[in-house]
Amino acid sequence: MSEMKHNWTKEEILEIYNKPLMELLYEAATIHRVNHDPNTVQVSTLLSIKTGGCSEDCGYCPQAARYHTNVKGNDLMTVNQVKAQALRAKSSGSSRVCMGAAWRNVKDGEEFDQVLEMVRTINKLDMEVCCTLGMITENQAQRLAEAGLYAYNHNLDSSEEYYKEVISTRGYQDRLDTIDNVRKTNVTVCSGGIIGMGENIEDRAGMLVALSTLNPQPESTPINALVAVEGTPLEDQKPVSIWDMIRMVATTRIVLPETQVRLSAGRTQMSREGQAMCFFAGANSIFAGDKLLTTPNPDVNEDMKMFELLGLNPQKPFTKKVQPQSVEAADSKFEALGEKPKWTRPDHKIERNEAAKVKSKTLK
Ligand code: SAM
Ligand code: DTB
Ligand code: SF4
Repeated sequence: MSEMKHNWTKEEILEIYNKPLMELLYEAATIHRVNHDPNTVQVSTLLSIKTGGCSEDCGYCPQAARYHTNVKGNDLMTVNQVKAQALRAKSSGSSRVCMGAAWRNVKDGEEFDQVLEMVRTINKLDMEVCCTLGMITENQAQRLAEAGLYAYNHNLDSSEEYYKEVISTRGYQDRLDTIDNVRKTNVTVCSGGIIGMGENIEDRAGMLVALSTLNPQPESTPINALVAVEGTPLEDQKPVSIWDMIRMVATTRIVLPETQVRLSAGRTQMSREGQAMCFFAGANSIFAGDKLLTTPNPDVNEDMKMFELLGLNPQKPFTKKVQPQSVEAADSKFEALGEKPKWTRPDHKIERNEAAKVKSKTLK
């Protein structure tokens, strides 16, 4: 195992990111091989269990209620619907199901109890279960852990500085607080971000400083390329270049040597050659299935053909960590405390978010 460094600075990370590409690739691939099997890629399937109508103003997100996008909102799925989707994902080679809800934060009550039952159900199918439900308290994280949750996804998305240009309804520290709450349990942390939102390279490095100085570092880090959705404040962003994606993946691999680095949103825009370079540079996970949460993703058969072509094998579930045991609701040690996660309201306005909101009102 390589030595773990927890004090990366922005300058050090920028120096890595800006290396001549061949040197960057060689360094990242070398670190990758020391810590991971380079021919194994973990495959996750996303499931939007509750779509649209979210009260936050994340500038990239088609599910924010205040923007006018083509997303059709849905109430929380039933446990049986989720089970059927998880079985489909399992039969197509996924080892993990990641359930996403368009919530600002988790509220105790019937809906959260239903999510806990979904976690138990998927864990009993011997698949890794991940949730991304917005902000959670320590008690909610404990209840998810007890139900058998394997990972919780909560992205930092960008640098602390650029975060303020994208989201006005919560602060960076709120994200860090939820990650901290997850860390107090045995659930693994999945946290990463998005490139292509108009941020500069310093911001990308800043996000990697924030992730790499977490101790322990996240077990998994998704790197998303922005999917610019019509109606969102970021609708006009130009697609991120594949070279930026490769550099970002390679740099992430170097500063997070043991983390599973996931090629996430934006793969429909990437060629097989481009993705192959990302795998070489240290990406070792993907989201599979023809849909992310609300936007398209490559066809699963095409992905399996790509795996065959590149000699990649899907990772078996629970390779990195033993399967958690699910405690039934009736045997739970924890009671719902009815508390809300504490969050800040930074109280600043983002011009392009305001403009998208106004435009949405005129269209509705
Ligand atoms: N509501 C929860 C939250 O914000 O944490 C969970 C769902 S949210 C959709 C999960 C993540 O998806 C976001 O943090 C962001 O990184 C990513 N995401 C959302 N919209 C995206 C887009 N248009 N392009 C790329 N990534 C996106
Ligand atoms: C992550 O980092 N990316 C995934 C998952 N975690 C939840 C979500 C991508 C969403 C892309 C936009 C959409 O499909 O709505
Ligand atoms: Fe809501 Fe999450 Fe979308 Fe932000 S990213 S608007 S919190 S669903």
